[in-house]
Amino acid sequence: DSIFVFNYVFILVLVGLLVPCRRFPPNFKFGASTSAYQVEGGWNADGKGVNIWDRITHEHRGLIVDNSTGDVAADSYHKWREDVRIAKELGLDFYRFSISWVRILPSGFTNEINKAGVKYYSDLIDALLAEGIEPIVTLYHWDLPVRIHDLGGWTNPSIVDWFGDYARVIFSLYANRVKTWTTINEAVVLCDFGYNSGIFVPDIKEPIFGPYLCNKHVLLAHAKSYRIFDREFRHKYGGRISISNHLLWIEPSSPQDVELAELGREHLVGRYSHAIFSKDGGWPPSIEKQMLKVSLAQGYKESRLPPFTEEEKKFVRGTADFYAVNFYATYLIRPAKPGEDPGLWFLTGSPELNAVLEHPPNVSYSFSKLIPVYPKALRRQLAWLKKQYGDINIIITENGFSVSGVHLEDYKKIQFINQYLEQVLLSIYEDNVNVTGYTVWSLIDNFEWMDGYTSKYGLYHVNFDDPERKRTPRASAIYFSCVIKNRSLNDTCLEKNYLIEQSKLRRYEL
Ligand SMILES: *[C@@H]1O[C@H](CO)[C@@H](O)[C@H](O)[C@H]1NC(C)=O
Ligand SMILES: *[C@@H]1O[C@H](CO)[C@@H](O)[C@H](O)[C@H]1NC(C)=O
Ligand SMILES: *[C@@H]1O[C@H](CO)[C@@H](O)[C@H](O)[C@H]1NC(C)=O
Ligand SMILES: *[C@@H]1O[C@H](CO)[C@@H](O)[C@H](O)[C@H]1NC(C)=O
Ligand SMILES: CC(=O)N[C@H]1CO[C@H](CO)[C@@H](O)[C@@H]1O
Repeated sequence: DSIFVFNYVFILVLVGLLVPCRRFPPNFKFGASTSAYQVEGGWNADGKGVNIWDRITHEHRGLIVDNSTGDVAADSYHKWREDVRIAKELGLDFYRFSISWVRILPSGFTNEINKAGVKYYSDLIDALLAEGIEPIVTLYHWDLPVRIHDLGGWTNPSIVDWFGDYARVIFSLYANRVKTWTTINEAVVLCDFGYNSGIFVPDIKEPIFGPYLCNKHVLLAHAKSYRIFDREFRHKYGGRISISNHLLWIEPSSPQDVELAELGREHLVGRYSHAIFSKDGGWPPSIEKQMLKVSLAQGYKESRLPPFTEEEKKFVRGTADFYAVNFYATYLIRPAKPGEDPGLWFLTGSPELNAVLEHPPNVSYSFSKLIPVYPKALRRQLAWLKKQYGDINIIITENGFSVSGVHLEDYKKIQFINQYLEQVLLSIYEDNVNVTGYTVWSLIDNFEWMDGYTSKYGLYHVNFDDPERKRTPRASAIYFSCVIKNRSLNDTCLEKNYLIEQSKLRRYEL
């Protein structure tokens, strides 16, 4: 008998060890995200100024695949009550949106404040709070005022003060109600992808100095707004603030490429994190060394990576209360073969590292071929952040999967979210990484930058042919609300029958 009991207990313990916990910790929060230019529309409504996306899309030079614009987009400028309603229907703990700089400051500068713009975000924030949904606000999601763009944008050091001035206005308007902030969204995309490719804002191809000047000024501008928040607002209102970084996980292509992969991560993630999150501040030392070597070999007399003064290092170091992760893709890295052109960093490889990037073999993709389904990369990325920067609190501020067409039965997206959430749980319970939030990109279909309206990330479909811009839940919306309700990865939430039944309860056909 006792042997039987012993075995029984043994098996229970074993099962306990083998079956990963499916339940999220009590402090874990779920949300969904959008950004101003992608959903608002109202591009010239009520005194809004012009930003670089307004300009670039109006010029129709074939940068946007369907030559579309965000002039109306999902019309959230007028339909924001619908967005709040569906955020509530989903059961979201928070809704992450961004503020359009020129909707508040039409010229980009503080000489004029647009009352209608102020009221728009104020009403949105109040409506969310009334439904018990926390607003998480991004100050800058790529929609630079044209006047600041024309003055050199992120390559002009004056942008540090201009961004600080803008941030102070926003904090003074909303910090009494908004308690979680991110300053700049995915700087690696605007600096590296932007200046390297020339096919994205700022619509300038200058891969030699552009990405690095932009990189440094983004870090300083972020730090400036953090310092302003810290000195002038935090004591009155509390709150936390960080920067949302796009982390594309880099793995070695073969065991010989382990060191190169680490250099790749420092080039991609470290350049936007080390200055803020490391003990020493400044650029990652390995990148500083590499950039100096490459620059001298190219005939420049100093590194193309602009140095930080000691004062600047101190100014930037420690300017984040948590780490905000936008996570989508994975690359394998290998050295370029003799004579092989590594192409451009963030697209195909890196001239600076003389390395080539490839997606992992044998993976499936979302509609956007930029996103291979490779869930275990997320756990590795989170573990890497902890190893590099210590036991910092992490919030995943974006993760998502695109489909095309109406596609209400988006079961592949459900699998995607479920698999990535499994990795989040492993991070929390196996690796003791302090992840406390997960955000789906996106709440609703929107203007997906160069993909125009062809790439659809929404939990809710938006009918862009309908003047009302009707929002309809996809299966993924029902799945996500089920997970949120259960606070766990309950397999019932994945079942087709359950999803179809629920869609009928909501009076539409999946
Ligand atoms: C978009 O505009 C460009 C430039 O005018 C044109 O060459 C291209 O055919 C257009 N594409 C579509 C899908 O309309
Ligand atoms: C990838 O798939 C191909 C064809 O299905 C197969 O031959 C190959 O072995 C796979 N490679 C890996 C790394 O799994
Ligand atoms: C995780 O971070 C949150 C927010 O900073 C903090 O309240 C919590 O105590 C941390 N949890 C652990 C296990 O360190
Ligand atoms: C999963 O859903 C079922 C069916 O409603 C419920 O009985 C069960 O408690 C849920 N499991 C967890 C772990 O929440
Ligand atoms: C506790 C809880 O919220 N349970 C829910 C889990 O999800 C199922 C659907 O799969 C609901 O029916 C339960 O009420």
